[in-house]
Amino acid sequence: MQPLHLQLPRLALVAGSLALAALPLAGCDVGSIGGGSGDDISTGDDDTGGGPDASVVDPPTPDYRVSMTPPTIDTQLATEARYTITLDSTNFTGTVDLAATGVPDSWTALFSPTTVTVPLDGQATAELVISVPANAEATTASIAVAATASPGTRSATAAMTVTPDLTLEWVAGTGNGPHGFPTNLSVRLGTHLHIRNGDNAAHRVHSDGGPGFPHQDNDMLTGQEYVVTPGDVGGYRFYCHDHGDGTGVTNLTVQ
Ligand SMILES: [Cu+2]
Repeated sequence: MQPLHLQLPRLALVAGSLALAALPLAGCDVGSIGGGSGDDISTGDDDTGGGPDASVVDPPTPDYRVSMTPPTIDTQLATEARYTITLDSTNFTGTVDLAATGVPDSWTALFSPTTVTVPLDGQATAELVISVPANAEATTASIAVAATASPGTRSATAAMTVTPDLTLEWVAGTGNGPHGFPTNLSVRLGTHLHIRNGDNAAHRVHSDGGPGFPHQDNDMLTGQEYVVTPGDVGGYRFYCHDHGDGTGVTNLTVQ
């Protein structure tokens, strides 16, 4: 198959010139010229006088490759990361099963779909979604995707870094309505909590207190954030000072 494929550009050129020259010839179309034996119109530079079958070789061994993008994702707690898994076939078609290793126990990995059908000499993709809960481990992981199919197992890796940061945002339009933060929130000791004002209205963080989590002194304008790092395990309680505990209280547990 491979030598024939390599000749295609030349065939197309020759066929094109013949098509111009052959305009007066009824019934002489490009397809019939191109479909003939390569020897008929070959320039001969890769055929040193062999018979008509000299260019015929066995097809390549069925195989496939797997790749993973992007190579690196940097994110924080309570987020999802998405990788695209791409499978490229060489003379292979069939199903490929996907599995991930290297994912920390406190993160979850989900393929969509888990089994991919790869077309002959074509390409198929799947998505790998890594979910990182608020109370997950913040670390750097080397995530490997193992693809298993009849030609064997192929693998690809990518890096993922989760920093010990968690962002809660009062979104645009919050005003004096429900402020939308979780009622209960658990994080690990050492987490930096970013409370961000994405609203046009001013907001301020009320804290009942606790090490590393003081009440905020001033209102925050749009785009500002208040960063606290609770200094000990235990319970904390906060809500919006400007709009009151009726707009939503968060009970924070630091473990
Ligand atoms: Cu508020």
